[in-house]
Amino acid sequence: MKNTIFRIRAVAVLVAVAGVTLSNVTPASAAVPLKNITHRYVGSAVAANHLANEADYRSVLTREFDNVTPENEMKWGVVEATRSHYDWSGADAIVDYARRTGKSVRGHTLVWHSQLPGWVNDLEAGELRSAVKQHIATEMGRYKGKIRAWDVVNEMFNDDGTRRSSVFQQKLGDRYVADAFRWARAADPSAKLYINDYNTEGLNAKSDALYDLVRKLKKQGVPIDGVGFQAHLATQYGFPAGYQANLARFAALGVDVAITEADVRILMPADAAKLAVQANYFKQLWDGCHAVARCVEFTTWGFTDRHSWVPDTFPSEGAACLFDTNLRAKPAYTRINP
Ligand code: G2I
Repeated sequence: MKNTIFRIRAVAVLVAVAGVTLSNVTPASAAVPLKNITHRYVGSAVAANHLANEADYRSVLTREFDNVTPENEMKWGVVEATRSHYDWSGADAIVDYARRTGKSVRGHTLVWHSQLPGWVNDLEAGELRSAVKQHIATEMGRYKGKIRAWDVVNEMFNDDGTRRSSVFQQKLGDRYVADAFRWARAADPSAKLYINDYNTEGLNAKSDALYDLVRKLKKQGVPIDGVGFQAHLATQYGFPAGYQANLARFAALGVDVAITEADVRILMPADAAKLAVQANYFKQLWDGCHAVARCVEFTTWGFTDRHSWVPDTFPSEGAACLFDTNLRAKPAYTRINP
């Protein structure tokens, strides 16, 4: 858990109690950045190009968050689109930004069926196994000591709890997961190693399967440190049932848990009522994490509606973030940080 907390709010309250008006101390709303109201890491996915080109984006990110997760820059398809030809430019830029601003980094992601370079799909089993091992060693090695936590295996389950039939599952079989974690530990012993997935926030068939797997991996001594719950929610589908109990049962296995990609999309157009439901969902996500001692991080998948994956994937949905397109705090933000 992060250890440097500057609790401006506590100071402000003391000053108020002493009879000085708060307005003399802090501007009215959101005077205290999100990262300063919690002992959890508070993060956002970031894109290197926005970081380089948009000063207002960079400034809100720097002010509000103390963890960054590269949205695409560390994915295999980006860093090694052509075999043995690496492009670390985006990943390096984000890691440098984090170092300069004192933020932690969540590495995302090493073994994932999506955004894979074409050449990986064409390898036969033996070659694929060495390529995965080398990919993990090369990427984690490059950033050794600079990444707090890595999403080692991402989205390996189907919603019914069966294993996704990825190229890894098909060619390497069940053992690819344990192998990946062992290779990852060897590559950077200081990084926390996570399995990460979506639709696993509540109690359901998929989270049961994930729970079962993590329990078995721990029992076998496989080096897994945490479970990431992406939390891509949508107001029209309801809040995941049993969310807090679910986080708690994973924590009881002896792993950290983290909210890694939170957003709450809305059927467009957004209106006050929908934004209020969204605020309620964000608040429940936040509170559930804070109710579980081993929930160490609350990261959102982008922080501004100016840039979000949602409309590209769900054309009639959007407005999923804590800040609007002009970087004004939305009701969801003020609900978490009144
Ligand atoms: O789909 C949302 C997230 C689900 N969990 C894993 C995350 O890694 C995933 O992130 C999204 C990014 O937000 C998108 O930005 O992953 C997508 C790819 O599966 C990303 O989309 C890709 C587009 O598919 C590419 O066409 C585009 O060139 O983003 C690329 C960079 O803008």
